[in-house]
Amino acid sequence: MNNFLKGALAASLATVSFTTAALAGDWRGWNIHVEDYPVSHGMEAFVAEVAAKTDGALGGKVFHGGVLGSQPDAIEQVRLGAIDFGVFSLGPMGQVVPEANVVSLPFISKSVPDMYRLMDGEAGAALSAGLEAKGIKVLGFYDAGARSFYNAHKPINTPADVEGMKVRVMNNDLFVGMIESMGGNATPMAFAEVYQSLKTGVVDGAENNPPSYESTNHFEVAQYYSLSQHLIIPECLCMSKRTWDALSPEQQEIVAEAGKNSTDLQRKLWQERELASMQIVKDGGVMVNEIADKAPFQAAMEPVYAQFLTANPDLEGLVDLFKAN
Ligand code: BDP
Repeated sequence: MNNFLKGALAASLATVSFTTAALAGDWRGWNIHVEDYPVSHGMEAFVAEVAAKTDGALGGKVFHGGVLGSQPDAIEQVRLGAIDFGVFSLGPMGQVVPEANVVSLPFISKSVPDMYRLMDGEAGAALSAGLEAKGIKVLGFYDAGARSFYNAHKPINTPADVEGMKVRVMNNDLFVGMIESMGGNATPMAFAEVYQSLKTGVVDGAENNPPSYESTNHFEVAQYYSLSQHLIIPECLCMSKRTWDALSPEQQEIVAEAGKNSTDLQRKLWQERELASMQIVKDGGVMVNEIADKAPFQAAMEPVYAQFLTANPDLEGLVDLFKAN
């Protein structure tokens, strides 16, 4: 690009960020979930608090149900400032920020509380710094529980049960490796397409936490839920750094505080919804099975770890921190 074009582009980008700042009261928030979901209530509480504390100068609208686009696209839009905030799973964020992939390593945390203790401390700070360098300001880590396998055919008790199964995963190569390590066929696919794909047999199964399994009605078309709890992936209440940088220090304080409060609320609602969702799916005829011995699943993940550490040797310390937790 010649210098004249570079100058013109810089000028038009400056106009864009000026416009974003001027329209700060009209923030657009991306959310993949239905309106009645812990993430959705957390986001609504966030904008409501910001609006109340700034007399409506800031805040905006949350667009539920993924209507602003797919999750990978929305992450890019937030980085660019075209969308002001969103709640993203760190799963798909790993494609943008390698540090985020550490929490997407199967079985890296022993339990959900162990994961959040680290996310609220040193490890979360490291991930937030990585995201900030990519244009994303973290305002809190929302709870997303643990993900388990579900499918239309049979209970899963051992990795061999996954052999030959077509399993939908979120968009991240790590999850493809995870399924392939058990001999299954991984299909990365947008969240919105999973219901139909399960129904028509395009995939045999998928994996998710109880609230997502329930709220999407996947449980109606994949009635075996096997509690592998292989992934404990936090979600991030994320603001575009462009939107954040346009705020005054006082406004930033209000927004940060509202982010923290909405995180506390979301985590409380999450606990309640997990229990309610398990009840709904059981009442809906789902066969839930505990997995007595998870060690064979953990052993099957060794190549996933080896490959990840070969590609990201600098992240070994962070991986060890989570593992030792
Ligand atoms: C849900 C997450 C959402 C993901 C979805 C998925 O909250 O961000 O998009 O899983 O599986 O639990 O795609």
